[in-house]
Order: sequence, then C-alpha cells, then structure tokens
Amino acid sequence: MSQPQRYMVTSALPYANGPIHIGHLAGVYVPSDIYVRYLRLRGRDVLWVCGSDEHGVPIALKARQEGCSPQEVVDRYHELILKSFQDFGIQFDHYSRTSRPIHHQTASDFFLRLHHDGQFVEQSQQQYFDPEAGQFLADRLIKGTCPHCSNTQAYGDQCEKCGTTLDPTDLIDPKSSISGATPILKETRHWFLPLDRHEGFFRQWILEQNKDRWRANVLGQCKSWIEQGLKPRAVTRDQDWGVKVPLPEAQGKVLYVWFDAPIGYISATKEFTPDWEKYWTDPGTKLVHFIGKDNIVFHCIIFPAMLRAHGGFILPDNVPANEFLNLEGDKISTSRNWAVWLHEYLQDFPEDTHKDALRYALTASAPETKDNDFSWREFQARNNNELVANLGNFVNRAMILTHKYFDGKVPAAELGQAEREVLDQIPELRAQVEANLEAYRFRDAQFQMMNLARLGNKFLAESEPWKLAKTDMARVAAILNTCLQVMANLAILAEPFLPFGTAKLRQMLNWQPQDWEQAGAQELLPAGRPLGQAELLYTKIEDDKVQAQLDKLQRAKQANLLAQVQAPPAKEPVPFEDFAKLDLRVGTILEAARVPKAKKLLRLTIDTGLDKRTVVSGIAEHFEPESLPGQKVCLLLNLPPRPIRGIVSEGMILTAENPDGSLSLVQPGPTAATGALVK
Ligand code: B3M
Ligand code: ZN
Repeated sequence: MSQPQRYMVTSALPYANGPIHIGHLAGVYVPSDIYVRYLRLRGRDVLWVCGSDEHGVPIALKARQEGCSPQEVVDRYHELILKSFQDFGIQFDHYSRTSRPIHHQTASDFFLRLHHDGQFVEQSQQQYFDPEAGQFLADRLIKGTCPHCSNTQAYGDQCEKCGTTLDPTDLIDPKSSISGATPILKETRHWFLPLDRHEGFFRQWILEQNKDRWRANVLGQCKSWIEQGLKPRAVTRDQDWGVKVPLPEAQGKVLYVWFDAPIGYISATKEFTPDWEKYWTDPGTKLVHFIGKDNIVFHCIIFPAMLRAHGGFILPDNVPANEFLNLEGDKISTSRNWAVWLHEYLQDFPEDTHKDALRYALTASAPETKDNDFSWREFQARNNNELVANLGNFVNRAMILTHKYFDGKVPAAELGQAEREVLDQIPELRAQVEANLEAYRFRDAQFQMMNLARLGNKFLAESEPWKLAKTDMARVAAILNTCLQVMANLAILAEPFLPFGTAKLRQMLNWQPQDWEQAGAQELLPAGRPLGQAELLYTKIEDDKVQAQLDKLQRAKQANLLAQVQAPPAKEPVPFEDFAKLDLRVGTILEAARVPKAKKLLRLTIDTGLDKRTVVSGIAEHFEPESLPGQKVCLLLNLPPRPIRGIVSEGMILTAENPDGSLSLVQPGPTAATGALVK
C-alpha cells in the first residue's frame, strides 16, 4: 500500500501580548482548522503546529509599561490564548511557545549554521541610542513628529495617523520612549541576510513555478517586493528580550523576532515528535503556511530564503494568506478595542452550538480574496436562518419522525425516483466540497456542504411524510431513510466546518463514520439500525444577545473618542487672588424650560443655597429639559446680571466640551451640599 501524502501545516504564531480576536480566527485559525480536520478525515499524514510568538519589541514595551518582566507578560497571554483556542475547538497537534529552551537552541543553531556558511553579511550602521538609558532604541521605542502630517506621536517605524512608513531619522524632534531623552546616533554592527543573493531563485520559484497555484493576493505582494529589488535584511537587533545572538562579539544583541519566530514552527515540531525531520526535510511533504496578509513577505520570501540558505529544508508548497476582516464596517484595532475577543465571545456564548455558529459565520464571510466584514446582525442571520432553520431543522424533523413512525430505527425502504434523485446528488456535492478544500477555498467548500443540508431540508419539507403517514407508510419509510442517509453524509462532510454540531449529529445517528471516503454512499445507515435521541442541533440567537454586543462596541467607540481628546493649550497663569474672586458654588437645578424661539437656550431655575435664581444657559442642544431638575451643578454666581432674550440671567453653570462636540455638566460629587463653595 502506498504511503499517504504527508503535510506539515503551520498557523501564524500569535504574539503573546494580547488576546485572539475574530480577525485572527477568520484569517488564520478557522481555515487551518478546517483544512487539517479535512486532511485527518482523509487519512493523510498531517502534523499541525502553532505556538505563542513571545519575543519582539511590543512585548518588551508592554512589560515596561506595566512594570513587570516580559516573561510575565507572555506567560499571562500564552495561557489565555491557549485556553481560548482549546475551548473553541481549534485542534493543533501541538501548541508551543518561543520562550522555551528548545526554541532558543534551535534558533541559535540555525543562526550559527548560516553564520559559518557565510550566508550573512555584516554591516555597521548609525542607530539611535538613548544616552540616559544606555541602550540602543528599536524603531518602535522612538517617538517624534511625523514629517508628513505633523502628528507629534509618530513612531520610528510608522506614523499611525497618516500611515506612512518611516525611518527613525525621519522624525522631527525624536524622543526615547524609555527615558524621554533625545536620542543620539551611534554606530552599531548587525548581521544581514542578503536577500539579493536569492532574487533569481524567487523570480523563478514564485513568479513562474507558483504563478498559477498561489493566491492572487499572495503573488501580488511577492511580485511587488521582487520587482523593487530584494535587499539585505538585518536579522539582529540591539535588545535584551529575545534569542541571544550566539556569538561572543554580539553582546547585548538578540535575533530579530521575524528571524526567530518562523523557526518556531520547526522547534514546535521537534518538541512534539522525535520523528520531526521527515516533516521538514522530505521533499514528499507538503508544507503549508496559514497566515494573514501582513505576514506574506515573511513567509514567502524571508523565511524561504533562510531555509534555502540553511539547506536541507523543504519550502512551502502553498501560503494561503487571507486579507483582513473588518468589524461592523471598521478596521479591527486592538488599541481602539474595536474587536470581538475570542475569550469574551466564549463567555458570552458558551454553548457548543454557538462555537460552531461563529466558525460558520467567519467562514461564510472569510476574507479570502478581499477584505470582508463581520457584522453581528449577519452573524445572527447566518445562525438563525442557516444553521437553525435549515440544517438543524432538517435533522430535528427527520429524527423526530423516525422515532414517531419507526420506533427510532432506520426504516427498511424501497427507494423511488424522488429519493434516488436526492441521493444521486451527493457524490457531486462531495466532489465540490473536496475540490474547494484542496484549493483552499473554504467559503465555497462550506457553501457546497450546506447545499447538502438544503437539499435534504427541501426534500423533507416538500415530500411531507407527516401527511402520507395515514395512507402510504412505504413512501414515508423511503423518505425518512433517504433523509437519514443525507444526515450520515453530512456527519462526514460537515465535520471540518462544524465540529461540535457534527459530533452531536453522530451521536443522534448512533454512528461514527470511518473516514471521508465513505461520503457519497447511499446506504451508510443499514435498515433496522437504532438511532439515538433527537436533540436540537443548533439554537437561535435572540435579538437581545446581539444588541448587547452592539452596545459593547458602542461603548468602545465612546471610550476611544474620549481617549483622543487633544487638550487645548494651557492658558496664561493668573494670580491666586484673581481665582479667589470667583464665587463658585454647588447649585441644584429646580426647573428647566426651553426659551421660546431660541434653539440653543434653556431657562434654568437654580437653588444656590442663598436664593433661587434664574440662569439662561446655552445648553439646549445637548440636554433635554426634563432630564435636568434635581441635578447638581457647579455655578459661577458673581457674574453681573445680564439680560438674554429678555430674561435676566444671574450666573453661569459650568460644562466640559467633549471631543464629539457634545457637552457634559461639571457636577460635584454626591455628598456635596447645595450652596457649598467650590474652591
Ligand atoms: N507573530 C503574528 C502577527 O503578525 C506574528 C506571526 C509570526 S509567524 C512566524 O500577527
Ligand atoms: Zn503622519
């Protein structure tokens, strides 16, 4: 018997400085989980690794901000990420982490091999150095003014306001984020991987050999890189967090995170099995990298160049990178908290059926060829209309009717033409699912799989066995037998997409398929076979659950707006005596009414503790008059009385202007008494 095809599958190692969100899931982890489940069902020899990427400047920076060690940061997020993957049913063969000794050893050996074989060039360069902190500064650790848009908070590698890629020396008035000092330029020596030496190879391998096999978005990025001319890339950094450069002359230097992280795939495989080499060196193995679009050049050019320079390794067969998933029409952003976090989703939707629901919705709108959008309403509709009303409803009705009419056993049946027509479509649907999966078109594959559920549901609804039960039990048997065979086929074909529902379906059918090859058969379930209990396969998601998620996003948006406040410049100093002249005190609003024909003005009656007085205030566009009586405010009392629209105003209430132009009342705390002085 011939050996099964061997696969080495990797998924981008998530940075252990934040949780996983739906963008990561849709882009990388759900499609790779679908793919690997499919390969396993087909009996292929597959090994799938992932792990936490625990090095890099953002992690060191986060540790500094939180006043803890980088190890503490990565320990925390590694646990969180690993647990949420497990709870969500993402079944890697092995999930490792790059802070482990086995990884440091593997990465360091890899570097040494390249060094000894003359695969690097060494170069000195001028780099910013923090004279107070006594260390070189990574690009991210320098802030200054963007020369393009004058944003004063631009980073040394990028201005996040205008999106321009920068060099630290482009910044106007650069400052170290560590000490605040002005950095100085100082010479430092680094090791570079001369990508230019591999340019001819990449032209041939990517732009010729793989031009009809790889995704257009992937080819496009590679092409533009190659066309611009491949240049040497530094693979070392002046840093202390990372894999130490294993050379005596490289004190205080570590490997660049993008040098060590992809080697993490190899060290994870090594950690998992002593038999790791065949997955990385045997030309019969297909290496497949699942990644998001921001990782394309690293996986298609830089890592393959490292592997080639090292020698002995296979190169990726394919890199099915996805574009980005947006959320409710806006770019997902960790810093703006505009995201659906996996661990929070699992808290809000803990049932297994809703894990499938998220997988299903993310696959249905997977950003395979272009950026795509996730919306909560669409998620709800996919669950309620497709999983519940279609697949779930079909399975439930067929189960209940079989229990009702045939004592819960697969009925013996003489199939008629209508039944045959249904069953005859299964091999073609299976072929479609298969072809799409093999070509990394997960959205289409899932759609074809659901077509089988649609087919079954439609057949059951149209043949109405509940009406025939009085007259034609033989036909009822044929219909239900057919439905059950469709369900058994679904119990195979749906597994990669909907693992939780499929497990339940198999239980209901009281049947475990052997492998994918059985799919398409018309008699998977022999007559007389007892079924399990009928259960609901999927459950509806109600409006209030969705509304709560939308509200949560709304709050994030609000918080962001507040965080963006650009405080106006400071005013001239005033002597304390001037301030002391102001009579500021706590007042309570007694009445509020609109001033006729003045759309901005409210007439307030305020209890000042001394008297009750009238104040005309320009807040009518910001507050409903009914919401004001009873509210405490800060009141400036000793302004000269002033007629406004014929009403004499005797004071002014204090407000704060919000970033969106709305106003907030400046309010004393709950224990402040009416009439108390504000000072
Ligand atoms: N840590 C993930 C990212 O860019 C990055 C991937 C490494 S894969 C070797 O989000
Ligand atoms: Zn800018």
